[in-house]
Amino acid sequence: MDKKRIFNRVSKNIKEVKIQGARNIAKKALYAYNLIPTKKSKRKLLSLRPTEPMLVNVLNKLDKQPYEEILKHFDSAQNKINKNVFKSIKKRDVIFTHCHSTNVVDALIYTKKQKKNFEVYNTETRPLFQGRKTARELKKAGIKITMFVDSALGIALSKEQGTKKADKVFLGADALTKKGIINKVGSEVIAKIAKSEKIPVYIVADSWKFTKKNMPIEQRRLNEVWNTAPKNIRIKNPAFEFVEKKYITKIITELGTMTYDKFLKKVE
Ligand code: RUB
Repeated sequence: MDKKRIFNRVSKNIKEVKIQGARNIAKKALYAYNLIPTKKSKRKLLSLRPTEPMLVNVLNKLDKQPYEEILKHFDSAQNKINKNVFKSIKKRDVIFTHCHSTNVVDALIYTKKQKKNFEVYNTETRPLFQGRKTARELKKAGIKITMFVDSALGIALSKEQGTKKADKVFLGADALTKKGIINKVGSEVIAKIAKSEKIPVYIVADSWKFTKKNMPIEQRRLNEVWNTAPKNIRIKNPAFEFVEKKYITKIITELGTMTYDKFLKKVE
């Protein structure tokens, strides 16, 4: 396949969320930009998912650094994150997560491979059901998983109706900003319930997601929510939301496990 066709296919898959999650988006966009490193292709890739500073950061790096060098960071950071997450999980913990985050899922699979047993509660994550991807991958790794409809997340977190109380919340992040993080819509209400239930909230993320810029929240196509909606019904489909740093107990990155303020001192 020629470079242009590969570039277009990667772009389409990112736009349609077939390639999803900040890390996968950044890695694939980097690959595509390396095939056609022009201003036009950079503009195109940056337009696909507007709430993704890791995408911006890696494309900017490619203007100054060799592709292979940048690529190495993804796995080396993930390996460090995995070891840090392993330390923060206790045997028999119930971990609650949302959407699909490679930083989170890889670390949970790593922890399971080290023979530490725990279970996971997750949400299906409408409208695109990324929670199913999380559930499939964790199940395949032998991790016990219980999936909830999104509106049952209060039950999943707080021990009602035959489930246990979650011990920890692990969320990924699209953007790490001075005031807090941005992650899949639903993350803020999860963080608020967790705080009121005294459940610690851990953000698991690569530090290359940090940005000093104001990030817009991506608004997605309305037909993802209701394809055959009657005319004149207003629908909103925000992909992400902001979680203030006061809700974050610790952030786990390749730089270590620390409070959000300490993390900011390291990266600012
Ligand atoms: C994915 C999402 C993930 C973050 C982090 O949203 O919100 O939690 O991107 O993912 P979407 P990762 O499915 O709309 O891309 O850890 O893979 O970078």
